Amino acid sequence: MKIANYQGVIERYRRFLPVSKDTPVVTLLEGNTPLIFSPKISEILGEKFRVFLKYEGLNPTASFKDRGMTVAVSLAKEEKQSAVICASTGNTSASAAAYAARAGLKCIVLIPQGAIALGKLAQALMHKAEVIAIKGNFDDALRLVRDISSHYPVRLVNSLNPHRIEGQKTAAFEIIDTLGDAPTFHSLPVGNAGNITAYWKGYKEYYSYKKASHLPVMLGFQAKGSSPIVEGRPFKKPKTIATAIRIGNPASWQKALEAKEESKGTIDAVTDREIVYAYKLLASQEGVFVEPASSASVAGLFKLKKEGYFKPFEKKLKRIIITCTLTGHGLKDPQLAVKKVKPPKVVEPLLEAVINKANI
Ligand code: AN7
Repeated sequence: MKIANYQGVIERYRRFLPVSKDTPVVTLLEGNTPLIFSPKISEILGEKFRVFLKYEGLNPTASFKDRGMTVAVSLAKEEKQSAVICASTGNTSASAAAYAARAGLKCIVLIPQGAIALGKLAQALMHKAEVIAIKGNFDDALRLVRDISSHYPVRLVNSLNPHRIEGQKTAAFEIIDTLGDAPTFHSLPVGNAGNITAYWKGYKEYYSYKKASHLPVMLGFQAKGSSPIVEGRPFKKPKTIATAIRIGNPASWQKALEAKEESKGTIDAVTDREIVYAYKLLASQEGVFVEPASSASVAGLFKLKKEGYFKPFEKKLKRIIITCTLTGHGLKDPQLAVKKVKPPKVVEPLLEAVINKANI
């Protein structure tokens, strides 16, 4: 039997992670996701640009959360915890449920009722988590799980758990390992702000080990109706079509600001219309299907281009390398997808009718 040599992010980046030889590694072989060149987006931004898509939808539960969850669940197991708990807009719950199932731990997830994408709900239920829908939003759910985990014997696996950030920083390592250096810019969506925190930590660490000659400028994007960091105030009733980032009071708010300030980057907002435009463009012109929250990272690049943000860099640099995290797979939210495109054409089962409708 041929034994696969890729063993997940803990084995690949063990020396950068808070694990020991005694840690029982709980893995579904997450990470090692492709960095796909995007000719279309590069062309839209301009001649000097090379845009690469870090397609995190190809993780085992179809989002970037698996990188953090392998570390958080492995350490929960090592520390003899019997249950994990999280609040979630969907992807964290899917990932926690899968890794807990694998580890033989109980998993409890709190979700905002009626506000998570169908695929994510199916995952949490199939992996046999205890799924509790709150008549409130994500921020209410997060407040509850923070409270519960500090009073009951359950381990919190939201990104407030530093082990999650440790695992997620490996995406920045992979990018540097693939490109041979850090990109000029790194763009990603921002919800609870754990991921921007993790990438910035990963880039800084690899830079300190001289694996990169410079640090990237970080570009984070929130949805306009849920943009507390951009506006500088919590949103009581966050709104956006991108349910994954419908978060009004991000836990890692301060860390996101640090990433922005230290990297001399920006955190900006994109409208739902801009998000849907990028969502459809990625699928129809690059063949990459992502969930709406993920496309905020591309929508943001288009917005900054229009505003002339890149002009000074274009003057100064020969090449501008942008990496863009596409955080989750499009199949997570099939209901929204079919709402945003034309339905299939229906015809009688006759050759002529098919030829006619197919525009051959
Ligand atoms: C596809 O699952 O917060 O800024 O509870 O699912 O690290 O929160 C998901 C967040 C971006 C934002 N893209 O990342 C959850 C949750 C997708 C996401 C984000 C999320 P963070």
